[in-house]
Amino acid sequence: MNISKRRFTQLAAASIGAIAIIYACAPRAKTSFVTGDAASRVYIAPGAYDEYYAFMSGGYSGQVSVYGLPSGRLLKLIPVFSQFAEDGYGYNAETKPLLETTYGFVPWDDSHHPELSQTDGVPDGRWLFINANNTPRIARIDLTTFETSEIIQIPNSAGGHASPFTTPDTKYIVSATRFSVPIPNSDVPIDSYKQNFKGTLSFITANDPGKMDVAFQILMPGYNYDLGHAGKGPSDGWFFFTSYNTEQANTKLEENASQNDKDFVAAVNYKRAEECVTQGVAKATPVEYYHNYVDPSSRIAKSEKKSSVKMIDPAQCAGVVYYLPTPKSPHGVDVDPTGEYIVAGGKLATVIPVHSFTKMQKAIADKAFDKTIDGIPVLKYDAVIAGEVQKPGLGPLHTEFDGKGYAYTSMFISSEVVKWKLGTWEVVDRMPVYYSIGHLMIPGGDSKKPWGKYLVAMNKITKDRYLPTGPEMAQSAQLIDISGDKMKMLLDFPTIGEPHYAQAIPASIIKDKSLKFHKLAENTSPWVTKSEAEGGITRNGKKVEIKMIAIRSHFAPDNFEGVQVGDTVNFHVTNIEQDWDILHGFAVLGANTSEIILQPGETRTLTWVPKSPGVYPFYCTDFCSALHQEMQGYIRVSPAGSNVKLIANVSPKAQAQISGGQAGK
Ligand code: K7E
Ligand code: CUA
Repeated sequence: MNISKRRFTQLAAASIGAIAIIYACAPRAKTSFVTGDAASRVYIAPGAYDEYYAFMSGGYSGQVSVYGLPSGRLLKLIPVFSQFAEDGYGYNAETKPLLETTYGFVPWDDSHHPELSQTDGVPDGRWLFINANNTPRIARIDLTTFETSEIIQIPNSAGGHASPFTTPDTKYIVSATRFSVPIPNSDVPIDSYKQNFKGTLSFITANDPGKMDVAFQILMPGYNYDLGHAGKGPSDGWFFFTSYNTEQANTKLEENASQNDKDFVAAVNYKRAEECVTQGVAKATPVEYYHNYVDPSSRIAKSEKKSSVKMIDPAQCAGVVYYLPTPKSPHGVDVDPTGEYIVAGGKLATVIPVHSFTKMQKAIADKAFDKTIDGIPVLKYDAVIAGEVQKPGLGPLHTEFDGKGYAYTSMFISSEVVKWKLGTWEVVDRMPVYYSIGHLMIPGGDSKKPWGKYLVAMNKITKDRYLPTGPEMAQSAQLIDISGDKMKMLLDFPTIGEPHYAQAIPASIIKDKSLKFHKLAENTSPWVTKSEAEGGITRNGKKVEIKMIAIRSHFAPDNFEGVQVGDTVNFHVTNIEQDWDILHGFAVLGANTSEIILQPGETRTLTWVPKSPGVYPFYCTDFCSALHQEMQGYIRVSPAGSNVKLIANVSPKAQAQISGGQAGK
């Protein structure tokens, strides 16, 4: 959701009727929709695997959480846009560059939409992308490691919400600015909104890991751009974005942006945009943004600053964008598996409008235009609408598809999932959800080939569903069986942060590609230590570099002397294990940062600035072996200017291997 829950509810109530308030949050009979065999349908016996991986956005936690379906078991948290003390992501030297932006180091964000890469319109399990809403960015998560491997900042944008939806071939993922701003951003009066504020739609190349870039941007009227989805099949080559605030209000949007009966879906012909780029119509526009990516062999992230994007003005590139009038302040826009129907979720609309791609093409050919806005023709509503779902419920937001001819739409205000038939537009089933649903998700449900067995409802308000945990309750997901004619409620499970959206994929597509460890022989970190004999301590001015290994059940070297107050000490620790799931950790007394967690075969760096003389222990933080509690060492800190010699304590065996015989060379 883009609007606070309460205000949204009030607004909708004002627009649609007071009944909305009652629907939104009133607890109902809680178990009446659960069928008798629900428990066995979601039970995964100890040691058995779930059928699907579900990737849920962490919302304002900035992360992604990975669940198994149908069990609802939490498998992993993947840190993306926020620092994560549990493994040192965004704290250690290797990963910090991922969070660099033109605003400096940004260690938090609000993520909304996980999106799996696709091949021929079907999720392929290579990568998961996710957007940052606040400081617009897109991250790539590699699904062999379940780690963030790349983050690109989106320039000329101020709210990366309609993102990072993919084209069927993952050539592009997109980002549209939710907030219009002056472009380039500049110091102007806010009430000059109508003259000075613009939107942008960005197309980012995505198929080449480590090489994401902004291919081009399209300069749009100053509306709010909300969500998007690519065409597929016949509509392949097009992208659809919702917009609201076509009133161009800059204050009290709750009221002032809810005036127009219809806002727009922007239909973008991105093949046409490519032509305009090739023909030199796109203007090279100076603007700075960061591209950060992890080098796979050193596992060290690098930042590069870019300085220009290609900007397309639709008035100069005829046929690149058309507006489809759409009631009323639309939120979601979803394209059915055949690629013919474009379904918009009008938050305040009393119907669910469905546009026809075939009719849209005809309307364009016939020039069935109402008017033109900044070079963008507005097509006639009647010329593009395929149908409207009547009386669907209150507050339609998002729609997914089961691949069997049905669509499922979330109803925020009336707290329900509504199933309806494509083509006849009749509602065939309803399922109450608890409470105030945002997105819903069917594995592959926005693709050409949905796996239409389960649906997950992601609800904003939990209230009485779980044991009370004070004023703030976890948000809640609900698993619904959609394999039959009627939906069946199977399971509630709490989520991490606010999972606006999620995607899921059969486990079989991913699980066998999972990496088990990093090959030590291929570790190219400049700070790698492959054996105890390579470890040691060196001084470079006030910087002290320590290289050490971690292996069951010791660090080596494990005692260090010669450090002085005023030094900055970098502990470069390499886990030399070559075995699946054997981790070590490292923490030192008084460190002003998180621990580091070391995957097998990798090198991580913890930076420590001792403040006073003494002897400080360090230890392994991950219970790795029977002698884990023995996995420790000491570092001695002397006053500045002391003549204590730099010493790293190594075993006689390692000592013998060290040429020249001096530890800590
Ligand atoms: Cu509807 Cu950000 Cu996709 Cu939340 S958004 S619900
Ligand atoms: Cu290594 Cu505990």
